[in-house]
Amino acid sequence: MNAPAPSRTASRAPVAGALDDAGVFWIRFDDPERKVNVLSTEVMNLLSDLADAARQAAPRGLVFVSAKPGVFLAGADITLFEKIATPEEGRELARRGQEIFGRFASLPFPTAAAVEGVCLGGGLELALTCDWLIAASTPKTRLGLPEVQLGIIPGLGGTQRLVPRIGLPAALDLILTSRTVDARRAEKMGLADEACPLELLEKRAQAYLARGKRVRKRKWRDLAARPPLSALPLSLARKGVLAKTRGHYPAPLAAIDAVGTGLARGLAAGLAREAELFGKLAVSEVSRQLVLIFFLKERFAKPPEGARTGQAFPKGAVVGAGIMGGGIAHLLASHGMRVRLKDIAPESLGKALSVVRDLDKKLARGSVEDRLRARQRMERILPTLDNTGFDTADIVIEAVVENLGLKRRVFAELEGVVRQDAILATNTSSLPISAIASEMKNPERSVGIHFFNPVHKMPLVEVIPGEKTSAQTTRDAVAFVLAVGKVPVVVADRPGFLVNRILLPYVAEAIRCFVDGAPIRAIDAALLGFGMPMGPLELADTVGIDVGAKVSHILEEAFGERMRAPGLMADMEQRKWLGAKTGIGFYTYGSGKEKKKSPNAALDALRAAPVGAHPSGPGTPGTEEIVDRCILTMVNEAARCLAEKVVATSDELDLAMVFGTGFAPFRGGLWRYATARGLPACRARLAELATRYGSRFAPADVL
Ligand code: 3H9
Repeated sequence: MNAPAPSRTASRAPVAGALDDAGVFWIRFDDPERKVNVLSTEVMNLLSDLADAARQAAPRGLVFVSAKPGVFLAGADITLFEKIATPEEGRELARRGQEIFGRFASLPFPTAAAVEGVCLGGGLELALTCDWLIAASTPKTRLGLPEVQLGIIPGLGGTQRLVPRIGLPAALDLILTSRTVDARRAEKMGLADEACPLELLEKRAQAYLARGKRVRKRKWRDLAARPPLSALPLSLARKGVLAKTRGHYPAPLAAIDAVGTGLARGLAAGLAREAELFGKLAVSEVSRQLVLIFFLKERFAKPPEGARTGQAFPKGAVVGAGIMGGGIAHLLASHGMRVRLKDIAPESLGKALSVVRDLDKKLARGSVEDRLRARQRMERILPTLDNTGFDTADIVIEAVVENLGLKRRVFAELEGVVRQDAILATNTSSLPISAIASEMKNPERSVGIHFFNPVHKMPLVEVIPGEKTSAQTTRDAVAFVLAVGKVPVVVADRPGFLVNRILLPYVAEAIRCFVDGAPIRAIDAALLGFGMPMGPLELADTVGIDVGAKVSHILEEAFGERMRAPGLMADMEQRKWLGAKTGIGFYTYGSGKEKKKSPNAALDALRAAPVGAHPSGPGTPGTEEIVDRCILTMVNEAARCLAEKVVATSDELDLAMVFGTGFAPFRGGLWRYATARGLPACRARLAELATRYGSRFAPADVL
């Protein structure tokens, strides 16, 4: 063994290299001090030594491999980024890494990456320096370049070495969407040379070494990556990014720039541009906020101490086969759980199962594996009209209509059927958990688990302990939510819980801006411009005007006038202008596949007449006024929620707003936005709005 001497003791080094008897130089990652392997400063130093050691050893080939199951390399150490003080420092960090990776790329013997587990960011960039990439088809294997999600770009050659491997359009897609692919997909798109069973991984990698250095065959698709032809896909990508990000996220544009530079001026110039742009972005405010959100999510992605483990929920049951019930059953089955789906109406069950099937079709990319997974998922959902199978469920989620009496009855009935230690959860969005559990013998096992619609898309789930819910049930509910891949935030059993309580007055304020004369498109454009993922009036249409009015009513009862729904909503309800579901709301919706929408011009007449029906504000609000009215309404309510301990910390509030509403992630969340603007400044502006529009803007005491 000619293993080079690493800086720690050999057994503790996070990466080590050794020449085996067959003449293959193995570089093995396995950081004993971390859950995942990352490219830390220490690892980069070791890799630098290993590049030289490998060259000196003159083996017949080199293989990168990881001894950590489920993780090849999770990329650069993200904690290093906050230490980068200037763009120049960032550029140098990338340049040094590129230089080390370059030494692997130029080794005179064949190299291979034998990938099992996550291979992300710098991890994939290292694998791309190799002649061959073999990926094990295990569930954990995912390959991708998620850097733009952190507000940066791949800085270790990813913008340069991916295009020759998979072609320009596919490379742009991977880099710009941060999408990751599994081993089979990687093989199909040419990113991996082969997807193989884990047991064969190292053998197959060695077999590829026997093929020698990679000789690139020219392909038709290479033409698209050659200037001047490459100009078209690059400019289309730029346009697509601008339309999607409205200029808030500089990283995707920078990535296109780096890719374009490499195509036009060659690898060396491309790498230099990549490093320069990486440096600039690494110190940008957007990246700082996105990195904060990443660590915030990671921090709360741990099951609380003493909670059941994720595997403790093999069986579940859902009561109520509506849109939410069907969506929840689909989610549970997607995470390997066997699910009983109960409804009293056979036709509802039939409808829910076809919704699940449609969802599968939408999510599947058409591969054999996708179809197989969908079939297995369907087989795990067992419809029932009675309580058959409920006695073995680990968790039962009630998702019947929002009627307190009915929910109470369901809970009381379930209690007599389910196991002693089963969790009884309600998916209510507006009723008190304590009231739903009030007729239970053992209310300590009841809890609110509030999913958002559509379940498969919305990452946030509110976990709501009622008055009598035990701490253990809350912990287990959090562990369950994590086990089904969602982001849990524990909130208090107060009307509207957290997210709806903040979101409803925001949407209502947008409607008031319309009543006060602002055009529909201008209102939605103003908030999209701020960074919200959807305009508030389109959101009102998506949720349903009737649903919004009902929740506003509940909130008004609890919190008074500031939550009152604008009178226009009642007018719209009367006319059945309920939004997307009736084809007309603030917008009218085309029936074609595109569902093209245009503002509902007939609403203008409603706002102008009858005179005095709608309180009109002093003049038509402009963009800044619209944004402040809507966003500061949220800030004000968030302040009250923090003061009332609806949510324990402002970090959890930010997490909930980003993952529950899509609140501009580049702003780091609602509370971070408020504190960056300055709480005294928010207060002053709210006071000003209160004098113009009324007491609903009166700043919360805590501000
Ligand atoms: C990059 O590569 C830039 C380069 O192009 C250019 C450079 C010049 N760094 O949650 P888990 C931590 S950018 C530091 O159980 P899982 C994580 O915080 C990087 N720490 O794992 C957590 O710590 P803790 C591109 C990291 O199975 C623990 O490890 N890469 C990193 O749920 C994970 O434990 C990415 O964006 C990192 N890179 O998920 C990948 N990765 O226990 C980011 C993880 O103290 N990482 N940690 O809270 C992930 O997406 C997930 O963590 C991963 C594992 C899927 C890998």
